[in-house]
Amino acid sequence: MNIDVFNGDADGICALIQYRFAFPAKSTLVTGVKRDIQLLDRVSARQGDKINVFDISMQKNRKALEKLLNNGVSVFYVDHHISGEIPENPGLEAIIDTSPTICTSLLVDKYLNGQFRQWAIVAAFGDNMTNSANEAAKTLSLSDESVHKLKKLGISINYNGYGSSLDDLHFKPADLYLKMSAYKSPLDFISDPDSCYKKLQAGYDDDIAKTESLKPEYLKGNTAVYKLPDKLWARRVSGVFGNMLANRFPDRAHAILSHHNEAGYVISVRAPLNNLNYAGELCSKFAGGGGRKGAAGINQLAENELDKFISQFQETYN
Ligand SMILES: [Mn+2]
Repeated sequence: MNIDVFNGDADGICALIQYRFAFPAKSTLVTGVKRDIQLLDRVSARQGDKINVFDISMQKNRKALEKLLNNGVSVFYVDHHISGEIPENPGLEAIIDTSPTICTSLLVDKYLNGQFRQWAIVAAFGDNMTNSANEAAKTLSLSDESVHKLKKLGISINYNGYGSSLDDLHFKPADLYLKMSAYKSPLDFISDPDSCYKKLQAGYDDDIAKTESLKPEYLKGNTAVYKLPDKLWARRVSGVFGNMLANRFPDRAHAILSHHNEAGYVISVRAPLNNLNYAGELCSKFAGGGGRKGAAGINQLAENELDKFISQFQETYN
């Protein structure tokens, strides 16, 4: 049995699209909202099964990974989040690179010698790695218009992954994967009037327009904290809103607080674009937190931890 485990954002989805174009096979899909990263806990597999894992932190999945490996399952693991120590097991093939200019889909692109690079470019834009995406686009001599289209797609797929639960999303990530993987080129997905691209883009446009009037709750030195209203659109837009602010104010660090649908807050942290550091470390200090040097988050911060978070955030970047 093949099991494909992937993050529900642009990077996770586009990594799997590339991989399955190269190695077509029937597989069971395991994914979730972008924040739902402890995905290996949900996998049950037996000796001889093959699992592919894309774009979820090995550190957060280590226990489940070791259990699967000890059961004789073989695992191909590609990721760019903090991994911790990589288990030594002949059943594991791991490609891990945590440098802030590379995403999982670019690692898959390298592994596949650039065969499906347009999808990797979509993912790099989705992860807000604009320079890396543009560099990869140069190698394909795409028109500026095509690159712009890939960028919009990446941002809107990434946007679709955010929410407290699958019900918050326009498209469940597994469905979006299946719909998009019908197209060899993302440009065909974009231009097909019958694809779900229009709906995806419209959702993004509506939600991002609502952020225009938002002002920071706290501004201190080169840090800004935004608190979003307790609305569905706000939960969906929190991550891409953070990226947008990071691009607009490249010297400033941003924390975006949105309300969790149960209690407390969902936090997105974006390091200053000109100093991609500490975001993952900062968030890892809180339960349910983690991420990368440049972009990280906390899945559910308790109300009474908010002040502590804000002061640590300000201290980290000032
Ligand atoms: Mn990623």
